[in-house]
This record gives sequence, structure tokens and C-alpha cells, in this order.
Amino acid sequence: MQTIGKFLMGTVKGDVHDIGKNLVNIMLEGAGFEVIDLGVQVAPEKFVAAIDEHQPDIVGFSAFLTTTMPMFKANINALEKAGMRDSVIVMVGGAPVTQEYADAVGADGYAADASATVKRAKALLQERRAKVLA
Ligand code: B12
Repeated sequence: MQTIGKFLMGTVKGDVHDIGKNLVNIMLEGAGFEVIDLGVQVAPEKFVAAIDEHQPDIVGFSAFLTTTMPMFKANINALEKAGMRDSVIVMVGGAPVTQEYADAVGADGYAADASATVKRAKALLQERRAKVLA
């Protein structure tokens, strides 16, 4: 089946909230993305291994606790260490997350809800593909 892009998603380590993540996944699939869901409590090394295996266009980190939001930065550091930060778009989200926080940790994109995530994911993909062609 033709898809518009591959989206790897997971709730960060230490966090079991998955309702928001699951809604995002459903909307992404509805919009034509292939979604690979790693579930909850996903450790940085598991994200790295899954990116290596699946080569997604976008990886999404979901967090619902102020105590687990710092895992975004830990995950991004792990991607950098694995030499894969530039090959994947990083999106972050979850109830306590803001655009300011996403910018502070160095994510490429943030969205407040599922439908905004679809719009932002499509825009980020388009930007990335235009850059590659340029
Ligand atoms: C349901 C719930 C639970 C359930 C989770 C069940 C499940 N399967 O998810 C259970 C009971 C397990 C739970 C446990 C806990 N919870 Co809780 N929980 C909630 C609750 C009531 C709702 C969260 C939710 O699912 N909302 C619905 C979804 C749809 O939310 P949403 O933000 O709109 O989702 C959108 C966006 O966030 C965005 N999005 C989401 N993910 C992503 C990812 C990306 C990449 C992008 C771009 C966008 C995106 O799109 C979503 C869809 O539109 C909230 C309170 C509240 N009213 O919000 C507390 C809340 C999040 N929990 C809280 C707490 C403290 C806990 C516990 C620590 C409690 C305890 N002492 O045990 C534990 C933590 C367990 C753990 N280690 O994770 C606090 C967090 C406080 C804080 N500031 O950190 C809250 C805010 C409650 C409170 N007021 O105290 N919880």
C-alpha cells in the first residue's frame, strides 16, 4: 500500500499514558501515514534500535508527566550519539508539552492535538523533502 510517510511513535520511558498517543496514531493512519507504535515506557535505546530497523521519516515522543518530559532531551541525545539525529524528524507532544518546551529540547515539531499533529507532520515532511531535492 502507498503511504505518505512512516511515523514511529512511543510514550517515553517512565510514562504509561497512551490515550493521547493512540488518538494521534489513529489520525495519522487515517491521513495515510504508516504508523509503527512502540507502546509505552519506551527507553531511548529502544527508540534508537527501532529507528535503525524501520527507517521512519518522523519519530514522535509522547509524555504526559512533567517528570517524564525531560526524556525528550534524553531521547534526542541518544539519537545524536547514534548518528541518526539528522536522518529523522523529531516531533514531541503530550498534555504538559508546549511549543516553547519543544524548542528548548531541540525537537523539530510540536502539536497540541491529533489533528494538528497530522498537519504539522505533513508540513515537516514536505519541508524535508523539498530540502533533499534542492
Ligand atoms: C488517564 C490518566 C491516567 C491513566 C492513563 C491511562 C492510559 N492508558 O493512558 C492512569 C490511571 C494509568 C494514570 C496514571 C498516572 N497519572 Co495520570 N492522568 C490521566 C488523565 C486523567 C488523562 C490523560 C489523558 O489521557 N488525556 C486524554 C488525551 C486525549 O489528552 P490530550 O493531551 O488531549 O492528547 C492530545 C495531545 O497531548 C497530543 N499528543 C499526545 N501525544 C503526542 C505525541 C506527539 C508526538 C504529538 C505531536 C502530539 C501528542 O495529541 C493528543 C490527541 O489529541 C490526566 C488528567 C487530565 N485530565 O488530563 C492525568 C495526569 C496526566 N496524570 C497525572 C499523574 C500524576 C499520574 C500518576 C503519576 C498518578 C500516580 N500517582 O500514580 C500516574 C503515572 C503513571 C506513569 N508512570 O505514567 C497528572 C500529571 C501531573 C504532572 N504535572 O505531571 C495528571 C495531569 C493528573 C493530575 N491533574 O494530577 N493517569
